[in-house]
Amino acid sequence: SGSPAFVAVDLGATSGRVVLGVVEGDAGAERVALTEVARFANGPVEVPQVGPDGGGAALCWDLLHLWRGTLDGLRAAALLAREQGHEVRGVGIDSWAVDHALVAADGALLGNPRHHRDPRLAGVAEEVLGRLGAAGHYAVNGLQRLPFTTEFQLVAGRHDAAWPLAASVRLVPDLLASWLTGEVVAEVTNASTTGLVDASTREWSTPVIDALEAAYPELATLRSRLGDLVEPGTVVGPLTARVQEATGLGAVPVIAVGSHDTASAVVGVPADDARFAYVSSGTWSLVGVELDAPVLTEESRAANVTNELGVDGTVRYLKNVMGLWVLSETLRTWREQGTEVTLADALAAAKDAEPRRTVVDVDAPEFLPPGDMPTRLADAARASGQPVPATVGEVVRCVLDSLADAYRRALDEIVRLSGREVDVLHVVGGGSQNELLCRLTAEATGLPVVAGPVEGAALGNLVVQARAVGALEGDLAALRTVVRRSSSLRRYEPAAATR
Ligand code: LRH
Repeated sequence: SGSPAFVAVDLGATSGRVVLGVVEGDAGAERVALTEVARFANGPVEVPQVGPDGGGAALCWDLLHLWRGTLDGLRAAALLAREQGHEVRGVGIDSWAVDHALVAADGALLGNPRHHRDPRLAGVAEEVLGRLGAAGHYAVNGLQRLPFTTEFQLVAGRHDAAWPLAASVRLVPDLLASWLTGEVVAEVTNASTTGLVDASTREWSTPVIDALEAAYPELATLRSRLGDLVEPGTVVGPLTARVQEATGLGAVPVIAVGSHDTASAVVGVPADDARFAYVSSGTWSLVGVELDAPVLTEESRAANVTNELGVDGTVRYLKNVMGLWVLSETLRTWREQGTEVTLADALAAAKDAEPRRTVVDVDAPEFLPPGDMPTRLADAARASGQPVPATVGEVVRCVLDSLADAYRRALDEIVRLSGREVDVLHVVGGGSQNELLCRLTAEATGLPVVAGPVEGAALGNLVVQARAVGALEGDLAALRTVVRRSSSLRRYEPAAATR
């Protein structure tokens, strides 16, 4: 008869995916067979703001498009499972972090969530941390300074017409889970990216929330608008009758997973012992290690390393590196200028380009907003007295050399500050398919790189669901053994990495 099956909804900043995972094999030898049943585009949408403030534009997410993609994906998953004779026993959702939706008391969605690359966030973090005290703040929430952490977005939006109407603030996976089940929770790995969670206790931080409420009177009732925190593995609730009908799934439970995509991706790291670092490589590159407890020292704050919460009580001690966003925006810019360059052609040209001819700081703020990356790269090259990348090969090589260099710098600090010894670097996510980048990363860091699984976040999502209903057992190490059996991996040795 059939095997237990689970559906992962994995929403990235450039695409959403729905994946059916079937747990196959005898106890102790399980693997998860993945089938991608739906994929849909995602990305920032610029919406004009007319009215009293006049003339501006908001960068938003198209939430209803994601909702439709999710429902279509669930329907496709139900169909495939039925055809194959498997029983769907759970649905889990993960997405990019920090961005929040506002929901009114009657359940209405109050507009689309702002995108974390929205220009109105410039300068807000500095203002807030100046008032609250950056050092004390870090000692509680442990977060690196990023302009778009939810708390800064809340401050930036405190005068919005929608804010007083908002009874509930929900991150994207929690919002979708509430639409699927009628139940509202705040899953903790994602909540840890809001800035409002105590990294040591894994609870909402009363001192941090009180301080924000006091500094910004419009936020006075913030605490009451936050959901109850749950850990990954918690059942949120069964699909509503309406959703069951729309998707053809039965009364399947929605299970809270590491709903921050990076948390699920870290579960999906196929490590076989603790001496590993990872790059979760997608639109962003998240470079870090897994720890048992946060590092909240002043040194760690100065180095701008973050302590996001992971599955099973772990801490994701990591840094955001600008990631393949710089490359995708480069290709988009060329396309808009009338030159279509495929990713494959771009990478082939970069492979033949001169190594490390131009290496810039891709984490500089000018690379955060959407726009003309080739021009920004040229400006950064000029400003640092390096040759301006001109050909496709030179530009793309500059991006990849610069990313590998940023990985090395981040990793050096993370290893130094955590004291964790690392002898392998796992690259998971879409970027693990980028052979040249993997090779350059091995070369830059001096570590062997193990690339894969491509669908690390979906796998991490699926195994946590499977464990929650008893279809898998064990700790993170045991789940990672299942991940390893379920993935095809590729290894890049630093010595063999020539150019
Ligand atoms: C990666 C990610 C990252 C966050 C960013 C907003 O998708 O979740 O961990 O910092 O998006």
